[in-house]
Amino acid sequence: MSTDKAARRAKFEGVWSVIHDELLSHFKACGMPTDAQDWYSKNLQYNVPGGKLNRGMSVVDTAEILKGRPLTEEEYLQVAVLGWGVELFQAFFLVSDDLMDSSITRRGQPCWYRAPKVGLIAVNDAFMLEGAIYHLLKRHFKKELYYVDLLELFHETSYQTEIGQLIDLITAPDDAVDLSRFSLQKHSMIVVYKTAFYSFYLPVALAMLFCGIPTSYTLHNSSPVAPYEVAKGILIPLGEYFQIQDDFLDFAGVPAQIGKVGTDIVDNKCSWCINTALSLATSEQRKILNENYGVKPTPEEKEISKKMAEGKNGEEQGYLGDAEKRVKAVFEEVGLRKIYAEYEESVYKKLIRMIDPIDEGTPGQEGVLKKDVFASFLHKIYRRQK
Ligand code: GPP
Ligand code: MG
Ligand code: MG
Ligand code: MG
Repeated sequence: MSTDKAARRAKFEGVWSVIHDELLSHFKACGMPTDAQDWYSKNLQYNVPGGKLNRGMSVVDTAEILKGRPLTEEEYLQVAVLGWGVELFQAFFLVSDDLMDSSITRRGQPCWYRAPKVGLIAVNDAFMLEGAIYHLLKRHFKKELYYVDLLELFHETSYQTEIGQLIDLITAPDDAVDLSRFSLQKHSMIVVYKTAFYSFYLPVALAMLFCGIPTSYTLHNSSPVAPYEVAKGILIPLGEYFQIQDDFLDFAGVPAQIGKVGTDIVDNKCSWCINTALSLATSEQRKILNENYGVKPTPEEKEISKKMAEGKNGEEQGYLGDAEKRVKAVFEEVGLRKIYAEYEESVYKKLIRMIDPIDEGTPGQEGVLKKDVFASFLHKIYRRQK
């Protein structure tokens, strides 16, 4: 990590302790008992700050690009609350998603529901992570003209993500593997809804609201499309690319690096990998996929997998059951790694071509989009390994 990047991250992380303390003070002021205070604090610390922080920091980065100058301390603090709002949103989804996907590790530690004494209390903990967002928005933004726009944006994005999660889950039933129901088109719909809106459109749209870019635009010649629509037109394909990376890393990523053990094959997920492999497989390979995809590990295999995930010295490793091994062997045989590398290069070029014609207004003009908003986001994820 460059020193500049490390310093930006440290600055953003510094705001987390302010937010954490603010949430805890309010909780204490409501007269909550000390064991509940400890629980809530642990929920926040375990689930919110330990990720890559790409989404949260993108809110701050985008605001700075749109303003075209460094933010004042006051502006920084306010926009960082939006950034941490996105990270709380992400934590709310991940805690829930790990339960639904029966995942084992997340960010190099056991998933929250698997932490001692947590179990299904994780459901309520997830709700509280979400509730914290609206509490913070009220405290820091109620006086702003765009307060209702912020609320609507978070609410709309929750709904979109939940719709995507529904399709993801019902396309992957536990007991009925039927690969003929999968398609890349279905995959695209799932990932746009479950990932792209909240991970890509939300952070940029929040920064646009903060910077005063108007939501209702009077159409004029130089900008025939409203800026939020222009942003969405690029950020949704960018988010689709990001989730395809997530799907690929679920198969090819090293758990010690991605911080989680892949579950898509065992969970019967309609992922980019299975759809692409199906399009390339011979009839023998298809037979192997049909017989082994979505097959749950035996209780013995599951036990070893959990033990290994806990690992020595906190170093988690993956463990594959026999069915999963056979599926992965077919993925290798059809050349999935090469197809992915080709996909990545072509989607990168396509996105650059989409960013290029954006109208940036005149130099120094405020309240208009800047190409760098999208280019910097693209460069954060291009060829990512985790
Ligand atoms: C990523 O799917 C999608 C989400 C985390 C959204 C979850 C939405 C909810 C409404 C709970 P994934 O399962 O591929 O992510 P990961 O690989 O990180 O488990
Ligand atoms: Mg999932
Ligand atoms: Mg998951
Ligand atoms: Mg995944």
